[in-house]
Amino acid sequence: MKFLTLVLLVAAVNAKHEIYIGWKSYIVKPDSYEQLEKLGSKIPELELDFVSNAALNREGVVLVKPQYQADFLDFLTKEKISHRIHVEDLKAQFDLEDKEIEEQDRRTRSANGARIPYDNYQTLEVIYEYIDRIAAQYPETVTLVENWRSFEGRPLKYLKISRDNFQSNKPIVFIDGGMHAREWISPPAVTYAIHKLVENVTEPDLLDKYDWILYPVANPDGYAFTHTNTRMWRKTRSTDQSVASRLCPGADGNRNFNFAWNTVGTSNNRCSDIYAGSRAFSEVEVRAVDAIMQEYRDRIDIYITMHSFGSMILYPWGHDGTLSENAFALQRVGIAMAVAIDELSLPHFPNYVVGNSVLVIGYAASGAAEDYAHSIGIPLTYTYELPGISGQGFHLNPRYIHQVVRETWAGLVAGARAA
Ligand code: 0X9
Ligand code: ZN
Repeated sequence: MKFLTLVLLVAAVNAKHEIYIGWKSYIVKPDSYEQLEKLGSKIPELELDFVSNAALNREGVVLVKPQYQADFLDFLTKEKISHRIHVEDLKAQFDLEDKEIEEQDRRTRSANGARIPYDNYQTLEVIYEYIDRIAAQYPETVTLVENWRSFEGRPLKYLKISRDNFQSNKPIVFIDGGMHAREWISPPAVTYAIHKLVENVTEPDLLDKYDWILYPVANPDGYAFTHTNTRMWRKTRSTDQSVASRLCPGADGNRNFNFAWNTVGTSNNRCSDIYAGSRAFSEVEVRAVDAIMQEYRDRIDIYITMHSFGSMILYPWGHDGTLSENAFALQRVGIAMAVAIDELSLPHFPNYVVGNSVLVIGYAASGAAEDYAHSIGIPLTYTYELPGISGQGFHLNPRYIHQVVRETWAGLVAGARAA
């Protein structure tokens, strides 16, 4: 009996990440704008999954399913796009990453066993416990808002941080994270900002000038699913009456905002990772972000949505590559943020690139948060693509989380001051 239990246990452990058997990832480096565009155009056909975005002369990392390996390599050879294998066996890589997370857990857990959300990749429960604790411990500056529930019924939690409970009409900085479930470095960047505004205040001027809304996990259903089931899940987890939606739940939150909705860089296929949803704002998680934007529409000066990977600061318009009337300010503040980050960064991290979303990332996409926010009048709106290190396995080793959250905070400080 004991033996059987052991066998079942071993089988269960190895069953994890099983859907990634046969997947490989490649590093690609387009050296002309044409190559970058051609790569972008192959995404739907070969169901390519760029986990680290390529840019001109900058390496990206792309996951390729078993059935497309040959076609993908043929395409790269034909177009003379520089490439090399990144991870031969993605399942093995994810198993390894689980071990790294366990090691980081042993290194960082405090004597009383407490887990801190920006010390490691943490479960939703750990992040929510932190949010709850901060709200309970600092009632004079922090208000917890949980008016909404996710599709699967989880509370959607964000913090309002202010010296006077938002009373004196200060401009607002609104930052969200975790809209793309698998981009695990994003929630720690937001929880660390909470820490720096509430627990360890070294820049008090930021609370003199601004009120803050910090929303670490905008897509908790997806985030939980990446921990329990599919590591590379990106979308929400919504379904409707249709069989198709049960087979392939969820929509891409960053294609679901009501801005040029479902016109470019999106898919009508529910199984696609860039499925735009059945209509604009079909996703309750996206409506919740919009509700914050609407409530404080006239006061939000800066909106930042945290994503990964790529070391990029992107601004509108991301559906067609044109510049907004506020492009000069967007670029100036963007540069201020990038310079501050690069100053703190590590030598083997890539430098940040700042610019229009389409031009920097190489593909157009409609229904994105940063464009929608700008379209309703928020002057400074950005997508951060936080750093990853392409040579080092697939995701960012948890040892680097502290580095990333610290340098990202420096960027936020510089941005708020420059604005
Ligand atoms: O494609 C996205 O949603 C973002 N990249 S990610 O790798 N995190 O998925 C980039 C969004 C760029 N912004 C606009 N298209 N406006
Ligand atoms: Zn993303």
